[in-house]
Amino acid sequence: MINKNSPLPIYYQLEEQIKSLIEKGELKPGDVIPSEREYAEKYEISRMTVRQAINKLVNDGYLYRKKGSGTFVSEKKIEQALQGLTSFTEDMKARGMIPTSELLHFEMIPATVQIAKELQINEHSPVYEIKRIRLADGVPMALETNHISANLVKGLTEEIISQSLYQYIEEKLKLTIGEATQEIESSISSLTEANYLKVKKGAPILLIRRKTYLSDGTPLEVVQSSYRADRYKFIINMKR
Ligand code: 16G
Repeated sequence: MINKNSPLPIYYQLEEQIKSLIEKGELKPGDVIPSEREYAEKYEISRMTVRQAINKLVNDGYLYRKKGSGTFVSEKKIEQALQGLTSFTEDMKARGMIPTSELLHFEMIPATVQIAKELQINEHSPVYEIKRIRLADGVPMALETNHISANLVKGLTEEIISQSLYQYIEEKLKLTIGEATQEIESSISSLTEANYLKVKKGAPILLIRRKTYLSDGTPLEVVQSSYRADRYKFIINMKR
């Protein structure tokens, strides 16, 4: 299965081979993969080469290492289509997963110059600052910080934001959420983010900024989220 005469590097061939076993389901989430030594002996290649392939798959989130017990196949990444404007709660429910939130911070603060500009409100107007860990089936997926004008979204409580913000806005306040713009950037987790997301410091994350508007064009929220890049993948459908 490894062709030493191929112009493709050996580590790359091994990497593709393991990846294809995972994609075909022959290696399942939680399965342990053979050791470096086993691969090296089987294909008569160096352990360094095997390590290079495995490191790449670990970095790309296909595999993870557990000290003292080996290298395992990761859970499949959550695929999030960037089509409709949905909430975290809706996204997880649509996948049959249970969304929960851990509330880290909830406070009414005077808008800073930057937030006021983004929400098109006066400086020092009251805004809610909300920081939540968003979990799916109990596993932390993202760390999210929202800023919302308190004059627009009235009556927020800890109980409401421990559930769904969008549901409250639409069903209780009867406001119509219209559209959003979203930016996605790659980054690595800080120590704080790593602790909340239960990953290692420096683990890859996807930094997302969303600005959402009501259907009449009023800015509704400015949100910054750090998503675990080992668990999340965003998909865009393009038509020509
Ligand atoms: C998503 C949105 C966030 C929104 C939240 C509402 C992204 C990047 N962000 O997490 O902007 O505030 O959903 O969720 O998708 P909720 O209704 O479950 O509280």
